[in-house]
Amino acid sequence: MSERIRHQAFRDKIMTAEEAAALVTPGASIGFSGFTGAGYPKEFPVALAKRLTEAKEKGEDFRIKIFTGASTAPELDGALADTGGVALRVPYQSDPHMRTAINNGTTDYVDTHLSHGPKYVNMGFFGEMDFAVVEATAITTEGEIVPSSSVGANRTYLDNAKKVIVEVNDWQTEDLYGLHDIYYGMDITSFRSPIPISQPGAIIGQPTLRVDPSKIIAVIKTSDPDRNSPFKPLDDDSRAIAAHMLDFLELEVRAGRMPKNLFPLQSGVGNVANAVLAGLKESKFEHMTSYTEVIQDGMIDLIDSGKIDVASATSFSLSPDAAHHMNEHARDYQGKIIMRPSDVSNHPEVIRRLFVIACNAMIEADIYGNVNSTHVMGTRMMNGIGGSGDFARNAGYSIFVSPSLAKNGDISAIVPMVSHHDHTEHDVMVLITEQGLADLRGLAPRQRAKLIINNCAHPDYRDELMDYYEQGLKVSKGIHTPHVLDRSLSFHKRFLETGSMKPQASAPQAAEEAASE
Ligand code: 0RQ
Repeated sequence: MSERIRHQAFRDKIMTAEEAAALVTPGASIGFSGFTGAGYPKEFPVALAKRLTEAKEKGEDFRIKIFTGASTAPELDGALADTGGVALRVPYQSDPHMRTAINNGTTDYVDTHLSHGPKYVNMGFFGEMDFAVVEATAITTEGEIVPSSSVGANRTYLDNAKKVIVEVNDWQTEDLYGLHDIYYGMDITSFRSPIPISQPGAIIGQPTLRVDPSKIIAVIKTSDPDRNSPFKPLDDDSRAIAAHMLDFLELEVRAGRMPKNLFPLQSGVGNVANAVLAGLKESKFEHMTSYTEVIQDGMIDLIDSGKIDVASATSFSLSPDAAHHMNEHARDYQGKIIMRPSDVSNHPEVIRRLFVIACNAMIEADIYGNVNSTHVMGTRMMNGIGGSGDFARNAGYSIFVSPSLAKNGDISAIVPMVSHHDHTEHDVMVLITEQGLADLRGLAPRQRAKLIINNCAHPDYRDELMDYYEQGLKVSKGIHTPHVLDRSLSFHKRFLETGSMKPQASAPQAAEEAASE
C-alpha cells in the first residue's frame, strides 16, 4: 500500500483516521470527494462522526458544514447526519439519515445545480473552505493525486481548502489511472475561452489532481469498497418506459432530426434511468456516445456490447458486481470512459454544443409539463436537483420519465399543478410514463394538457385531471394556461388527508357502490 504513496510530503503525514479527525476544528467547512456512492472517503468521516458525538455528549457546540460532489454513502452522509452535528449540506444527497436531518430542520441544505456548486465555492458564497478530504488511488512521484471512482468537485475543494486530508484506498484499482481528465481552465476571468469539448471523447486536461503538498496534513490508508447498491430488477413499467423512449428515438432518426447513432446520451440516476439504458442494448442503434454525469451498470453493458463507443461522466455509480468487474478490467476502458470534474461534465456550454439527449427521472409533472424532481408533496426534500437542471435546460432533447403511479397507486405522477417547481414547461420537451409518451415540442399549454392527460396519466386519475382542465377552461380569467387555483393542489391535499390521491367516491356514488356489493 505504501508504494501507492509516491511522494515524501504525503508519506510524512500518514496517520490513522482518528488522528486525522482530531485535527478538525468546530465550525469547519469540509469539502469531501464522493459522487453517487463512488470515490468518497471511507474512514475519516466515521472517525469525525465519533468525534462529533463525543463533543455532543460533553455539551460542546461542535457542528460542521459538509460539501461533496453529490450523494455519498452511509459512512459519510449517514454517519455524520446521525450526530446532529451537520449545520449545512451542499450540493446533493440521497441518504435516508441525511434526508431526515434536512427535513426535520437539523441541517440546512443548499440544493444547487451541480454545475453551480463548484462555482459558488470558488466565489466564496459559503465562506472559506477549511478542509478538503479526498479519496485517491495513488499519489504520484510529482505529488499529484490520482482520483478514484469519481471526480466530482475534488479539483475545486483541493484548490480552495486551507488544509488537505487524503485517503489512499487500495480497494480502488490503480488501473483507473488515465480514465480521469481534469481540466484546469475554469478560472474566473472576464474572457474565458470555450471549453474545448466538441465530442464526448475529447481529452482536454490531465489525469491527476494538483495539490500544494504544503497543505497536506494527513494521509490515511484504507481498503474499503464503494457503496455500490444493486439496482432494482427491471419491472414491466420500466420496460414500457424504455420501449416508448426507443420508439421516440427511432422516430427522430427517421424524421432526419437525429443522426443514426443518436446524439450523445445523458442518463439520470436511479432505477428507471438504468432501465432505459438496458432498453438501448436491445435497440438497433450502433456507435452511440454518452455525455452524462454518472456511469451506471447499463452504460457499462452498452460499452461492453459495442453499442457505445465512448462515455464521458464525472463518476461511476455501479452495483457490487459491476464495481468488481471494473476493478478487474479498468484497463480495458481506457479511451472508452472519461471522468471529468462535475463543472465540466455538467457544463451548460458543452451540453448545448453536443445537443445531448437528456433523460432524467422525476417525482411528478403537471398537465402543462412543469416538473418536480425534488420535493415530495411540495415540502419534503427527496434527494436534490443534482444535474437534472444542468442537462434539462441545455440539452438538445430534454426528456423526463416516471411510472405514472407511486406508492402502490396512491400517488399520481401526473398532477394538476406541481407542488414544487424544478424544471419549467420551457425546459421539458418530452414526458414518458409506462402509459405512453407526450411530445410537447411546439405545443401550446392547452394542447399539452390534453396530450399529457391522455398519454401519460394513469387511467385511475385521467378523468379527474380532465375534469380539472375543463373546469379551468370555465373559471380561469385568462385561459392561456387554465387552472382552478383553489383546486390546483387538491391531489396533494387529498393524499395528506387520506393517504391516497385516488378520487374519493361522492356520497350518492358511494351509496350506490355499497348497495351493489
Ligand atoms: O420511494 O424508495 O421509498 O419506494 O421516490 O422512486 O420510482 O424508484 O425512481 O430511483 O429513478 O428516483 C426523481 C427521486 C426518482 C430521482 C427521483 C418515490 C418512490 C421511491 C424513488 P421508495 P423510483 P428513481 C442526474 C440526474 C433528481 C436528481 C436527478 C432524483 C422513490 O431520479 O433524485 O435527476 N432525481 N439527477 O416511491 C412521492 C411521488 C413519487 C414518489 C416517486 N410522485 N410522490 N414519492 N416517489 N415518485 C444525476 C445526478 O444528479 C446525480
